[in-house]
Amino acid sequence: MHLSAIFLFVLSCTGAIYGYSKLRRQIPNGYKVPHPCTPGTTWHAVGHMAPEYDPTKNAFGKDVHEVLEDSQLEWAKVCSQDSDGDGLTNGQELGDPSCMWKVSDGLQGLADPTGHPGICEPGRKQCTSGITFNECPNPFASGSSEPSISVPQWP
Ligand SMILES: [Ca+2]
Repeated sequence: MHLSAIFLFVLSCTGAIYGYSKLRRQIPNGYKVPHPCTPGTTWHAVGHMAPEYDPTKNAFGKDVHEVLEDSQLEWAKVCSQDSDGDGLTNGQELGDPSCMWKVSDGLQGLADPTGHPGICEPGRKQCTSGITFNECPNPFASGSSEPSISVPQWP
């Protein structure tokens, strides 16, 4: 009984990770989304709340799953959205500002990604989704137009 529960848990994790891996190649620069708090590292589970995998979807992951059909993503349906509410479209953040990219293009025609489409980077001036990074939070993540994190003032 105990071993079968472990087996089912491992199987469900494997299926979930396979699912996000399959979706990564259906978004531009899906294998190059930067982790904004740790320069030089990649956020692998782009639609989830943790870089390696977390079952909770971030704002981008939720938008993607709303338009999925048979596990296939039509990128144009989410490209012009601003899932995390940071003022940049998903296409702008993932290096496809004109929303022209197709899976068959690979990396051709793409700019480097400028941010994460589902979680607000700390440098953005708005974050209406309220979803921010724990390690480097966005001060506007409260949804307010004023920063919610105070910066120490030096005399
Ligand atoms: Ca955005």
